[in-house]
Amino acid sequence: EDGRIADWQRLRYGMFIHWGLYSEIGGVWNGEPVTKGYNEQIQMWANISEEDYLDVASKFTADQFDAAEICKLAKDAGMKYIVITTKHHDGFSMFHTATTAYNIVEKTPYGKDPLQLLAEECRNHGLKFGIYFSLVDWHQGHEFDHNNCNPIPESMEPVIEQQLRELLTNYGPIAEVWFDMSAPTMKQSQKIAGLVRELQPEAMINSRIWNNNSDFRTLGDNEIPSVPLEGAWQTPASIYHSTWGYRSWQEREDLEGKTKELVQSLVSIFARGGNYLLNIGPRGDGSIVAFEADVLRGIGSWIQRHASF
Ligand code: FUL
Repeated sequence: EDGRIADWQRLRYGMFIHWGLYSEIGGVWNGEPVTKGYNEQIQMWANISEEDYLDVASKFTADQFDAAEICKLAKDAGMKYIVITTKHHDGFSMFHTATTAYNIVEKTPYGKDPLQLLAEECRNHGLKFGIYFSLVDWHQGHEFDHNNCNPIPESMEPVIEQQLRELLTNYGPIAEVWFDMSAPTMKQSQKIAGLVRELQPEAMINSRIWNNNSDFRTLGDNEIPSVPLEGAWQTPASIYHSTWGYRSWQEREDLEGKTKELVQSLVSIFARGGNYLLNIGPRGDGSIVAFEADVLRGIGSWIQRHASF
């Protein structure tokens, strides 16, 4: 029995956060709503040049980002950990990295490392801290393939390794490493997973590392199995299903209905032995959307009344 896996399974419920330059764009480009795809991928869907994307960075003040408030919301929601996007497919690092100037500290007026603040607040609030890391990186020349076949060019390996070294050494204990959207070779999966095991032996690795190098299985986006599943697994879920990153025009559904729907998801996932990672998409300025906070608090109050874990 691996105590590490059982400990992770006991966490059960966590907060996913998608936050990046795409949040500042908020689903609108050239005055038009971009309805295709997820907003965190808007750079591709709206064909935004890197120059224009950097222009967005130059307006990224993040002046409402409040790590303590995020942690408090997670606690109120009954969550036990937080996993945040350190780098999405756009390749823009939301942390301080020595590998490229294409990062939040060097390219935005905010000029700080928000992950440092969040990791620290998580420790203060008794929450575990996890990192999302996209192995697809458009900045480094990765083409996006909708069929999910995104081999990692060898030329990208040193940067991936160095960025992971930074993330796995500078932020304290990491509970979960959430890789995404590539098709590594067996050798690459082993190398990347090996690095996590070396630097953060307690961290749980998700299955999008591929080639049997994971500790738990990540189901498809918003996928809830109809029967119990063996082993450690997790459903990554978004409140609206159609996006993870913030969209200003996203229709908010009825609060009570949405809260009920997500409580039902949580119960189904728990009953089938899984772990629920529910996403919020803060605005570019870092503020949390009130509807999302209300839904999360609604789930939290249901848990308080009806469940204990
Ligand atoms: C997917 C990504 O392509 C989405 O943008 C999002 O991050 C989701 C959680 O995983 O595979």
